[in-house]
Amino acid sequence: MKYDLLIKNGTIVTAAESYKADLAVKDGKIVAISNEINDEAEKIVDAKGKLVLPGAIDVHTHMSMPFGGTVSSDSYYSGTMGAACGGVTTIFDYPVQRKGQSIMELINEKKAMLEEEACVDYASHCCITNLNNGEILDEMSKAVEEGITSFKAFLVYKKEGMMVDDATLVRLMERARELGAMINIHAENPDLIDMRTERYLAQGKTSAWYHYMSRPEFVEAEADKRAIHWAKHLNTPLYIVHMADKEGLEAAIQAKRDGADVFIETCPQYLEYTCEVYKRDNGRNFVCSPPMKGQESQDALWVAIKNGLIDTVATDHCPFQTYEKDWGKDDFSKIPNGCDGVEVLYPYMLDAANRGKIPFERAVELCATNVAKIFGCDDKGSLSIGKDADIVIYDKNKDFTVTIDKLHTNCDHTIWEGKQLHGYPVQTYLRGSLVYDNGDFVGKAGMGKFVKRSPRI
Ligand code: DUC
Ligand code: ZN
Ligand code: ZN
Repeated sequence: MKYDLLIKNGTIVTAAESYKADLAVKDGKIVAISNEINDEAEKIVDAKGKLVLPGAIDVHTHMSMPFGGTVSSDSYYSGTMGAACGGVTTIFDYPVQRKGQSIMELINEKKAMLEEEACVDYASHCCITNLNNGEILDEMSKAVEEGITSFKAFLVYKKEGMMVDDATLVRLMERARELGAMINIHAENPDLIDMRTERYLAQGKTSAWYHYMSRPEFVEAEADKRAIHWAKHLNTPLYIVHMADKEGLEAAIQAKRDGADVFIETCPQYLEYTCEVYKRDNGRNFVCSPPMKGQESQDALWVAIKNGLIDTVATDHCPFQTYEKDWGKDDFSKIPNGCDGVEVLYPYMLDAANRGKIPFERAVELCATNVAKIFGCDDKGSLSIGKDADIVIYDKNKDFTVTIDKLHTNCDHTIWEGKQLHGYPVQTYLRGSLVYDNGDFVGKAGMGKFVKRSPRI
């Protein structure tokens, strides 16, 4: 057989092991992995001295999202271009249901944009904000048939009309269990946040620091525990997004130990920064929800990463321009919530591996393999025969300092400015096609395909 692509002499990294081998691709799929492959190929890449990794799956992004009185700065085009350049070959977006909107309408609205703009593959978790008198519960089966097998519920953003109450949450969870679907939860307590926000503003405490103070550790932990409580007693799977606090993390780990199907996601920003960033002059740029927490929480997250108790790392990518962040100069509650991350996710976790903090296999597991398993992406997440040829070639010796001009985001700043990374991706392949080559995006808008997912069994 003449292959389309042959990657020779690299070290293949999976979630389980690393080994030297050649890897061959035909029609977008991995078709051979062996000690030595010498058959003909359209294109041969010498990966000697390099790691060959599965493309990452950023399972948590908000591109072109209407939020905080504006729209997040990255379009599906710029956001997925950044993804490709950071070794991410699939993104999961979070379209949010408007009042009265059906799930299929929501999905179709986004579909047109994604088909035209996406440079990497994509899937969606649908954010349900209301049940439309129960219609949504019926419609969920149609969504699952279409390959959309996860739904998000916000326990926050009450005033913004995005929050669901406990009864709605429980009905969603019960329905998800019937359908083999997953409920993803943003866990923070809205009443506490609103009460504390009003109190600080009334006291003239208006800086970004009070964003953190209005929603500190225990505000997140209460909601984590409430969601875990329902999941345990209803025997439904639960995926907690952007876990940032130690107490909630410990509750989720305990639930896992008790046999509950609780999955935990955290984000690079919680692993890198603490709430101290909100004291900086540009603290507004770091405002996201949940906010970065104290050192104890960060330490606990790293311990859980090392012990394999956190399942995934994803970004919650949702940047806003400086002028938009500045709306909250004199009132932290007016700062649009969200930070960038999609281009830095994989390099950041691989840097941690390169510096010996975690094994490379763990970085692959957290950013690719576990995501594919948890969310039913049968063709993704691993370098093995039959999977999509989503491949990253990584140079352990290439140093990279993050600056906004090197990233591909539409946003005018990055929270990762100045971060020094030891090791960096040199090439990214999407289903066998080169999309990133040594600093340059070489893919095209519209290359990305919808990832149809399998329900959980
Ligand atoms: N949190 C953010 O910081 N941004 C987008 C949505 C969210 O929940
Ligand atoms: Zn969220
Ligand atoms: Zn989010």
